[in-house]
Amino acid sequence: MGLLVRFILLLSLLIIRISTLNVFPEKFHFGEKHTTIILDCKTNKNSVTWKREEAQGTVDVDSDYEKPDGTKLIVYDLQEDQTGNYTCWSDEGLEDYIYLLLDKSKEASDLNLNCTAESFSCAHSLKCSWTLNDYTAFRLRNTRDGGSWVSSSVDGLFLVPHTTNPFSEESERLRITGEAVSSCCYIKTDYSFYLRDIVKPAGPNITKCFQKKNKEKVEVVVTPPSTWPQPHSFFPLKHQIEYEIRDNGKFKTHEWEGLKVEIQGVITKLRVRCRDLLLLSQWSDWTPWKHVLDNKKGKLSKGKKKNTKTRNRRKKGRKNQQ
Ligand SMILES: *[C@@H]1O[C@H](CO)[C@@H](O)[C@H](O)[C@H]1NC(C)=O
Ligand SMILES: *[C@@H]1O[C@H](CO)[C@@H](O)[C@H](O)[C@H]1NC(C)=O
Ligand SMILES: CC(=O)N[C@H]1CO[C@H](CO)[C@@H](O)[C@@H]1O
Repeated sequence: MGLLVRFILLLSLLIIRISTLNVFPEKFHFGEKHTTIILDCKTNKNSVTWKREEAQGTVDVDSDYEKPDGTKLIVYDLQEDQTGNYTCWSDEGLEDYIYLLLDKSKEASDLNLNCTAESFSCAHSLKCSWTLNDYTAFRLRNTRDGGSWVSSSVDGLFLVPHTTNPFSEESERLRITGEAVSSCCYIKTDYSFYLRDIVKPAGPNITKCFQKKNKEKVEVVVTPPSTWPQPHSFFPLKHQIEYEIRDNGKFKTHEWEGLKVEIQGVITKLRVRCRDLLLLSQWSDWTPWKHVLDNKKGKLSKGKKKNTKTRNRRKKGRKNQQ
């Protein structure tokens, strides 16, 4: 007996899950509360009967508030309990269906739709996030560029393509349109911005970082994130470094333009982030901490010394070649 009850419980849970909309209905219609809605059955018959799917099963629809009229159904004074999947039937069977939703766009506040771009280049999509309590399916569309609907990927991010030209002044704002549905309701929102205002570069790469031989100086060289547009002279970056001073364990920051910097002092560890220099974009995330030197007295071991020497020699060689 207990097993049977559990089975029934599981089954009803399953049915409840099915009745929530986890994807957008193929055909849907929405209207605001208290409005009159006309649903149209696509059929070559002259009249049809209408039904609505509810949690308890399918019900016939024909009342003061839902009046069939030929192949149409007129829904008066729309309320939440009138939402759902409507089907129309002829004597030959199912003719058409349409999901009716209550439009709550005007009631919604704090829509929490955000986008960032790693680059000015349209080779990379915008990364958008959007969450909304009680809604179960979401999609976004780049309305400015006539893009198609995009659903979120596994990590909840929407990758929205755009066609902005990175080399010319951006004249028109991007407009991202979002739609969300639940089993009863519908929300639509627009979010518009200039690409230049949402750029957040990916983290730079620390390619060189060593304590200079016999000197209290650290040389750091970074390379721009691989997603950053080229030529880099046209899209210069500003960098910020945060580092820990070995003597007192204090942290300091320094900002510079270009890819190379020299920091005074004996440094234990450092990290770097970047932003667009000309437009002062958002900062990238920090790189992971990078350890400069591990030995306690702040002196380089023999092996490392040699390494530094050859590196310096190589550098000089390259300089002389230029
Ligand atoms: C609505 O009903 C039609 C016909 O039974 C069905 O094909 C469709 O998947 C249903 N839609 C939803 C969202 O339940
Ligand atoms: C950083 O640069 C190194 C050396 O050029 C490369 O091997 C590594 O893949 C780069 N890492 C990232 C995250 O770009
Ligand atoms: C996920 C995320 O970044 N959400 C932010 C979107 O923007 C609003 C308003 O600026 C913030 O409050 C959210 O935290």
